[in-house]
Amino acid sequence: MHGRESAAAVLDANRRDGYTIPSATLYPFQWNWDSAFVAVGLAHADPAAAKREIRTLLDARWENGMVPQIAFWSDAAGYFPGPDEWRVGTDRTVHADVETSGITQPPMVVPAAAYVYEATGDEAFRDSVLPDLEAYCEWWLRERSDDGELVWVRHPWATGMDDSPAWVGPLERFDPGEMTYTREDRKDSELAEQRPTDWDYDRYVSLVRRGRDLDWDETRLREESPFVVEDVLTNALFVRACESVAALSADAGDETSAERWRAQAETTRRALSERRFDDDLGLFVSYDLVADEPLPARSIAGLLPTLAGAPTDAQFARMRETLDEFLAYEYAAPSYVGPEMDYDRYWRGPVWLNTNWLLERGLRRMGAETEADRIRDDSRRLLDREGFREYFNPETGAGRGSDRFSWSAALSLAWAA
Ligand code: 9WN
Repeated sequence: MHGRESAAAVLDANRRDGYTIPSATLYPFQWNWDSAFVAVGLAHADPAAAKREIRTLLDARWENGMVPQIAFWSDAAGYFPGPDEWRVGTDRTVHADVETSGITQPPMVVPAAAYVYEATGDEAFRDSVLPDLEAYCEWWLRERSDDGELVWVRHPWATGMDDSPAWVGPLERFDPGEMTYTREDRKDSELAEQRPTDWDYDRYVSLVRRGRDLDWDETRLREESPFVVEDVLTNALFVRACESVAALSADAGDETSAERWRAQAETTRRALSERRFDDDLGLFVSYDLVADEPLPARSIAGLLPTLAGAPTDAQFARMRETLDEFLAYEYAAPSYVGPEMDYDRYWRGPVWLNTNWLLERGLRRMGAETEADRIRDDSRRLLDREGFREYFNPETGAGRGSDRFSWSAALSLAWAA
């Protein structure tokens, strides 16, 4: 029994002061795109909590516009790396004095805020969040784009799909040296088998230390970071973010701004279609800006430019063949399909409900209703079977990672609506 009441109970238990932690056992702070999915799930069920979730996240926005991956609103223990490792300080934020991490996550908060506004029609909420959402989109373009078309990230954690096989190439190309630190995320042996490996973690932590050594200076990091990647999922959500700012601006009567963000959405959408489609693999692929080469991988991220309406008809016809490979499992859709697939390890195969929710939406945008229904139905089956687990084995359906995981509970509410 994992109905509405138990979903609401999980979210209540995970709620802190104005925000919801992803999981009491693994992630005790506010995470960026987790809060966005929580707000989507609460938009109808508890609109006041949905609005507050977004407002609190935006309260951690930096002066330069970045909305950080983690906001450390409390001094909870149990997660590495915490504020002492990031050393960002509290001077960078505009609305509140709060420690944050030094990277961002895919800009899901922007479409999530638009979704909450559509559900509530609350103009005061719209007017409160729109300047922060627009500043965030400006930041992506100013600090994270070489060409004004596609945007890049400089940490695997910023992609939300941390140990995706797509990142192995760029991570292999640098040596983190001797790394000393203590992981907090492998509390039992089952989790240790499912979480990213130490090889990955050495590189994640090394990238954090390089960032802080350069005092999070974007210009120098662009020049010196060994990991600078145009991630297709981030770019797909950036298109949705621009479309959302355009819609909110138009609604607020600011046609000049609306026109500008509509045009930006079109520019990024076209760049994805013209430059990031891999016809051999039949999906979109990310790009390594350091090595100047594509990162071919059958990651679910490569199907998500559908969200942005990016594929041409011919590209989508080719993608349907690839999609069949993701639908060939008992429970669709695995996060990755390919030689290194691991049904139980994090973003290397398990089904995650947030990417399923995005894929369902992308497929509907492309008119693929039958496939979209399949993704929704499999997600509901997993929730019924295993409850609000963090991720799931695509063949057996077994729940993996944390339980009482917030975005799984929240999205179950969205799927029940
Ligand atoms: C690092 C919180 C986050 C999600 C990410 C997921 C995982 C963190 C970690 O948990 O990443 O951000 O420590 O593994 O990969 O998508 O936002 O749920």
